[in-house]
Amino acid sequence: MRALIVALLLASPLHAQTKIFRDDFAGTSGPVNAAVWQGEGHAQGSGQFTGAGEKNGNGKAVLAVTNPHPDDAETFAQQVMRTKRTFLPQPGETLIFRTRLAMPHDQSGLVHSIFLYSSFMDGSTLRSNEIDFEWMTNQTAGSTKDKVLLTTWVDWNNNADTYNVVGSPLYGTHAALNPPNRGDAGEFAVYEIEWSLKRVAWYKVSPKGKRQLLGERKGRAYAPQRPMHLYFNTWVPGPGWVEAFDPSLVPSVGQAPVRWRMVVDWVEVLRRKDKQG
Ligand SMILES: [Ca+2]
Ligand SMILES: [Ca+2]
Repeated sequence: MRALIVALLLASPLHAQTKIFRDDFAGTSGPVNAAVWQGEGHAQGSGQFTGAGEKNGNGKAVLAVTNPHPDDAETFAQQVMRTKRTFLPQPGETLIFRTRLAMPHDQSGLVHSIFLYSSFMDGSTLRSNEIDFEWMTNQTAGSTKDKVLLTTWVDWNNNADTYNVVGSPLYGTHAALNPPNRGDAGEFAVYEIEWSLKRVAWYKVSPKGKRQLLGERKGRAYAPQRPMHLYFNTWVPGPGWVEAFDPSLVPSVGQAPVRWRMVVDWVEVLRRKDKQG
């Protein structure tokens, strides 16, 4: 299948990188490859997830918030897609999640994300792991000084909702950084997450090809140790997320639907041997 190219690259042993996943979203317009991706259908924030992303016939996947929801004018339609497979770095290696995307609109009150996520039951406690790139359009729409939110969650206790904790046996870890995005999030750019069992880091590749470190967390307390799915989503947060919420963004009942898009050109995952295991 052209849409999914899985290549094994044999290079020199030092810093050898192996490509273990790639999707170019090539081919005719329609659903993304259902053998690779799946959507979700549930409420989140002020909207309703309705289906996965769609290929636009021009080599890109598009995820959008639609206002109002075509089937329910009282809410927003929003989209999420996640890989069916999971990823987990082995000891002594780093996984690199690399994608080229843009959020070409100026609507505040939305969130666009690339993230890794999974949850599990710890007795009666729901715990989750997550590594996020999140663009709150309150920090990017109409701005030339865009910011990005970089968060890790490690065995985080969903029953207790406690934030800004590190390595707590009870609460787990939630740790966020909110640095400059180093450029307009509306322009296409390559973003990377590096994940090993000891470190998480976020990069942006400049238009000239230079890797720029946006944020870094060192130590196992910041690094998920469990397999996670790779996700893209776009959605409308509710008032509980003060920084991301825009009270003026409400479903436009009776209006022609408007779509705000996140456009993904490609995504790939590489495995790299670290210098020390
Ligand atoms: Ca901007
Ligand atoms: Ca493409």
